[in-house]
Amino acid sequence: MYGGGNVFEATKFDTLQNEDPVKMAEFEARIERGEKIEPNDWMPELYRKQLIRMIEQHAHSEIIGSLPEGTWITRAPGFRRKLAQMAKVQDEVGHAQLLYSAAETLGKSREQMLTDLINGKSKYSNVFNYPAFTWADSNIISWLIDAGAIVNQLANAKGSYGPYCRALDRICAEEAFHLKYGHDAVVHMATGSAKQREMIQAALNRWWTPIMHFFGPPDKMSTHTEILMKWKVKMASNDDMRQQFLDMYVPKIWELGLTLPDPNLKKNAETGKWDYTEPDWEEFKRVINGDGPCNAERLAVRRTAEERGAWVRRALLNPKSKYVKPLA
Ligand code: BYC
Repeated sequence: MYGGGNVFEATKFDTLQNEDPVKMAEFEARIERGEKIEPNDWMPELYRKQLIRMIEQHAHSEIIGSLPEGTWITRAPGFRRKLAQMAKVQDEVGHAQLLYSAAETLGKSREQMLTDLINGKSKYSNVFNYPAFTWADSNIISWLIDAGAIVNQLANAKGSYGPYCRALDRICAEEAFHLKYGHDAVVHMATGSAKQREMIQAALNRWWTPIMHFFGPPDKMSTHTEILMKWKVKMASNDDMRQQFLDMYVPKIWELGLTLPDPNLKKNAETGKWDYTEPDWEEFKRVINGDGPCNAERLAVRRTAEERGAWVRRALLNPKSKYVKPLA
């Protein structure tokens, strides 16, 4: 059980029992038929709460996720890499905008979401609490974190909540470019000088555990999967997404002559699934609950951005401001 998950576990059954059974049956039948649920449609309170939790965490992951790669814009090798890195980071922030808008349709204000992020109340992806020491770390993020994100988002874009699915469709289109960009950058280093190969291998070793954690705890430890899959918010379980990622990317990593820091990693011919050493789930819990290598730094940067941007928001909201156009 992790952090805010307790709240949902404790209220899950009570909340559902309070719902109108006729409306509930119709809601579930619509989901079963593959219809999209839209903001003004009836929905059980738990569906609303779960979606806010998940979309909000996703949005936070995009803005916090732009920080480790963002610090590499000025140090990216060469003008073309700088331009591409800047465009990618800008896209990630744009994804946060789309996702905050999708979460707002469920009744939570953007201001409240950002306050909850800064105060450490809301989670965001574990991976962004690790440092990007070198340019190679940034490249591993661009390739493999984006790859993991695409596996997750392509599946969930076929889910039940209209605004989230439409945001994911748009995000996936942009992520496809990020994936190519990240792959190109990693191939460049893996086929470069001995020093470049050493750097990319070291970064891969550092990132392997966070990447394995990225898909969430094993299904048997997951708090929310059951209800989210029943309501087609999550379209595959954490373990299935992890398997899909391993299937698609381990061969590509090995193809580059790189190794992975898990001696047990292999495709099991009998089960057709990947065997691997369970990553340290205690580390995962610590990191997502605020005690990772960079949690404090990431939130401090975000807090400073909020404070420094406050005057812009005040100016825009000032009815006398020349930037505020009266409504027609
Ligand atoms: N990190 O019951 P579970 C990107 C939490 S950004 C942190 O399995 P669920 C990019 C979980 O929240 C893309 N926390 O949860 C951006 C829950 O805690 P609470 C990020 C995690 O929701 C910039 C508890 O553990 N993608 O790619 O069924 C630059 C129990 O877990 C994590 C998304 O956000 C984690 N990795 O499944 C570059 C995708 N995993 O809330 C790249 C949207 C689990 O009870 N989210 N937890 O306190 C999802 O698909 C699902 O929420 C998850 C987890 C699969 C992540």
